[in-house]
Parts: sequence; structure tokens; C-alpha cells
Amino acid sequence: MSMEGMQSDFKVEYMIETTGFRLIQSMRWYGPSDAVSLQDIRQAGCSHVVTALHQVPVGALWEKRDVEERKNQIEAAGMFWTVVESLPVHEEIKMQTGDWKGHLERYKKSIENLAICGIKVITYNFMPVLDWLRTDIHYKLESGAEALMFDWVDYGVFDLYLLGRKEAHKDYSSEDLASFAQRYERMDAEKQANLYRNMLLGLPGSDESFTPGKVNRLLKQYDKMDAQTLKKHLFEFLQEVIPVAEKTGAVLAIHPDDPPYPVLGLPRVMSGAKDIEDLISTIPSPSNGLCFCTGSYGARADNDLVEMIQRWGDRIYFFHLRNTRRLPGRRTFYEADHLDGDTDMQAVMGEIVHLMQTEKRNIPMRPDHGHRILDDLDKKSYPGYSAIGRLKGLAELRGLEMGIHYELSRKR
Ligand code: CS2
Ligand code: MN
Repeated sequence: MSMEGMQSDFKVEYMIETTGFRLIQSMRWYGPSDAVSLQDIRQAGCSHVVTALHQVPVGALWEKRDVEERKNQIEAAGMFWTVVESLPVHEEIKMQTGDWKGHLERYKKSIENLAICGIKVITYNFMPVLDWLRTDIHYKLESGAEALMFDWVDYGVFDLYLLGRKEAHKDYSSEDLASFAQRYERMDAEKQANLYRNMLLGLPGSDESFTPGKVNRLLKQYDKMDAQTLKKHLFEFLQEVIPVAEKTGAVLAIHPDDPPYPVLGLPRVMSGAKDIEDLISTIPSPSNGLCFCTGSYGARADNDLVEMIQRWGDRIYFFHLRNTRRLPGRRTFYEADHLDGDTDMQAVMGEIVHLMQTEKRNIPMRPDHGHRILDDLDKKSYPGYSAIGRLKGLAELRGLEMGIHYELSRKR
């Protein structure tokens, strides 16, 4: 597959002319029911939209006419649909049970249908059961803004006491267990109910009510599966679908685990450099690529993001730019401002600009999540997907990128 071919599909429109290759500024849109409209996204300065057919149940075929309809809606609003996020992988493919072969065939056909419509960057993840996990979706910052956060001790309280997962205690140190018990004793019923609700927001179809019994049954399906087996299933999935992507000129972009370490006894396959190395060396096709989420990878101190971009930049087809700040206490973090936090976003952006110039391609990106600020605080939006908070993140990132381009052009 030729990268030039793929890139020429992107029509890029810039607010300010600069020389060189640029990030394609996008925002995620959850479809017509999203409180954030296409016009809001347009006004945030985006030329492109990242979306999915959220109305289609996981595992069902994405019909060409539905893809076309969505594409036309976006174009009518003056933007383009760049990236699919996500074409979800059915649990039966991850577990290789039930109708997993049927799901594989539908997945291939959906890739084909998307590619025929000109949408060729397809994001997915291979996280069992839960797409993401946070203990608090209204973590108050000192400014009054709200962020998403993952608190290790609250997470432990959920696992041990609210969910009562069998054998959960085996996954934790005695220190951990003592702090979970202490926190639980002091947690009132309202806090417990909130924590329980927040932890399950990353379940597909989270409008359903998931009793602890139901959640435990979902988790139990992975009881006997270690990370090695899940990884094998990922590679077997790719061996099937990558040839279809190659043939149609599409690329697949895997999103990392969030958070990037084992949770609730579930195996993990895409949390750091070693996982990327395994992924690329096992399936070397250029159609097998990455959605590089600085927020997810960055939550682990041992992930050197700049080095990872240097090493696997040629396989990065989509950037999620987000920052996290680790707090004292094991594995606790909150989502910081895009230019604040533990990730040196200037260094990351410098590397991205360099990558785009070396590879001679524009790469799609979106600000991944934003705080709830100003009028966001009075509105309902998907956790992390407020309008103004994301606009702020995008504007800061856009300015940073432009500044780097300017510096480079002065050096020439
Ligand atoms: C996203 C993920 O909001 C988020 O955390 O980055 O939900 C992402 O869309 C999926 O994991 C990609 O498959
Ligand atoms: Mn992300």
C-alpha cells in the first residue's frame, strides 16, 4: 500500500498558511445525539471529524449506505470524516468463542465498506470488557474546572468491596489491601454509589444497569486468559483483517490500554513499548499501525513517549494528544491540561512535527478529552468530551504546533 496514495485522500484546510506538513485538526463526534454539534466542532477550528456509527451494535456490519450518510452529514457541515473511532472488536473475537469467525467476516466487510467510501484510518482497541476506567469523572481542580481521574485506592475499594470480585485480594499487596479497607470504612453510601457508577461508564451500552453479579460474570470470562493468550488472539485477528486493509488501502490503528496496566484481573496487551514492538514485528504490514494516545501511554512513567514516536513514528496514523499527572499513591493520576502534566507536550509536539516533515505526510490528531470549564459545567456531555474544554486543549496544541513550525522556518 502506498502511503502517498493514502495521504492524498486527506483534504487539508488550514486557518493560517505555514510551510510543511501539519497535524490534521479533528474532534471526536458521537453522532447526531451528541450535545456537541458539528457546528461547535467547526467553530473550534477543526477541518475534520473523528466518529463512528455509534448506533450500530458491536459486532454488526457497517453498511455502506450508513457510512455514506454519516460522511455526507459531516461534509454538509463543511468538514471531512478522517478517522473512524472506533470500529469495535467483539468480545467473541478477543476470546475466540461463539461466533468469532462470523464477527471476523463482518469486520472485514466493514473495513471494505469504509474504504470504498474513502475513510481509511480505522481505530480499534483490544481491551477486554471495558474501554476505559476512571474512578471520578468530576475531579475538581483548584480552578473549579473538572477532570477525569483514576484513584488507585478508590479503584481497589470498587474491586474488593463494591464488586466483591472473587479472589481479587490476590492481585494486591498487603499495603494496598490495608489502604482499600481503610478507605472503604470511611466511604458513605452516596460516594460508594458514585464510584460504582463511574467505574462502569466504559462498558459498552452503559445505559443498562450492570449489577455486581452481571459485571463479575463478564470479567469471569477472562479468568483463565493470560496476557500472552490475549495477545495471540490480537495477532490472529490482525492476520485475518490486515490483508483486507492492505487490499483496500486502509490502515488499522490500535488504541492503547487505558489505564495501561492490568485492572480487575483482566489481561492487557497494548500498554507500552514492548507491546508495540511485538505488534509490529509479528505483523509488519504498513497497514498495521498505531493510534498513539499520549494520555494512555503517558500514565505510565516507564513509557518514554518521545522515544516511542521516534521508533515507531512510521506506523502512527492518528494522534490522541492528552496529558496526565501522576499523584502520590500507586498508579493514581488525573487528566491535566493538555500542555501541563507529566508528559512534556512540547517535546512530543517537536517530535511529531519532525516526524511529519521526514515522512512527508499530514497526520490526523484530536485533543483527547478536555476539562469541563465555563458553560461546559452546566451541560451534559460524554465524560471527557466537553465542547469548551476540548476547544481550549486544541487551541493550545494548535498554537504549540504553529510555534514549532515557525521556529523551524526561521532556522532554514
Ligand atoms: C478514547 C477511547 O475516550 C477515550 O478514552 O481515547 O475510548 C478510544 O476511543 C478507544 O479506546 C479506541 O478504541
Ligand atoms: Mn485516547
